Amino acid sequence: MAYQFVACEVKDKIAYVTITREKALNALNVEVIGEIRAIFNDVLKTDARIIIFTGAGRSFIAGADIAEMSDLPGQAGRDYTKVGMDLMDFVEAYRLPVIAAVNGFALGGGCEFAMACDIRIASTKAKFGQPELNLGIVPGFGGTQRLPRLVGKGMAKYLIMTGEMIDAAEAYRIGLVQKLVEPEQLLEEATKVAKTILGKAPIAVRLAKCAVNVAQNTDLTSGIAYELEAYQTTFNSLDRVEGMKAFVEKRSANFQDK
Ligand code: CO8
Repeated sequence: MAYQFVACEVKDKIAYVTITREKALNALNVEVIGEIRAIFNDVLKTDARIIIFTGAGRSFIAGADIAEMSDLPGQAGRDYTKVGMDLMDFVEAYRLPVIAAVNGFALGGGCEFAMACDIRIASTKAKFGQPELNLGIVPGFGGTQRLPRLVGKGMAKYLIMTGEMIDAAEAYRIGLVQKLVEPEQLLEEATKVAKTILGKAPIAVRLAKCAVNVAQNTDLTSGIAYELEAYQTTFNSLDRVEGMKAFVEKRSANFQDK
């Protein structure tokens, strides 16, 4: 499928997906959202086992498309938001790990997209914020729910209620991003992290992603029960046998996703 607003290159089992709507600072309209979903589905047909997602130019994603939203009648807001919310849920539950390589503005829906990814690595030029209240709306792509889970209730309320745009160093300090690097090292660092994850047993990576997602949506007892089943599934795998054997034999494991 040909894409207008996204591009993908697969190299060494890593899919580099770039949003390319540069003239609108990669704002998400319905068409772009559709293309991101489609390209993520296309990645599953390749041999890629992880996605690095970034933005072209000086922005990661500057939010939902305000021009598109501004013309909508009130009742259409719910449907519009649902399209974005579904994308975030899709990314969070996606079969492969997704690393957000945040190169510039990650505002509103852009910050929400980054939060739906598994790991966030930011360039020192990145900027984060939930400026929706400036527009008379609340965050609508999951921000009120994912932000407190990542940075705590107080900081989430501060960021959402003030609409303050924070720099990458502050985002790193509050735990919104996991790594902070110079702009020219962003993809290099994301690739390094991706390669580290690629070195693990794929089934364990998938189940670890799932289990941590479950942790956010359930009570401790149910979460622990889920972990027990996930653990047992990995323990039954051939990759577990290989991983432990490799350790004992002092060599690297050769995982087969079995
Ligand atoms: N939507 C549409 N166009 C945008 C957006 C956006 N979110 N952000 C930037 N653009 C466009 C600008 O309109 C401009 O276009 P043009 O050149 O045609 O005038 C171009 O991108 C460049 O932008 P600026 O000239 O403004 O660049 P600056 O460097 O001066 O400023 C900023 C950069 C600070 C990022 C500024 O563009 C800005 O504040 N953008 C809006 C950020 C924002 O408020 N994002 C949140 C949007 S709301 C949201 O995401 C809610 C999700 C839930 C939706 C629920 C729906 C019901």
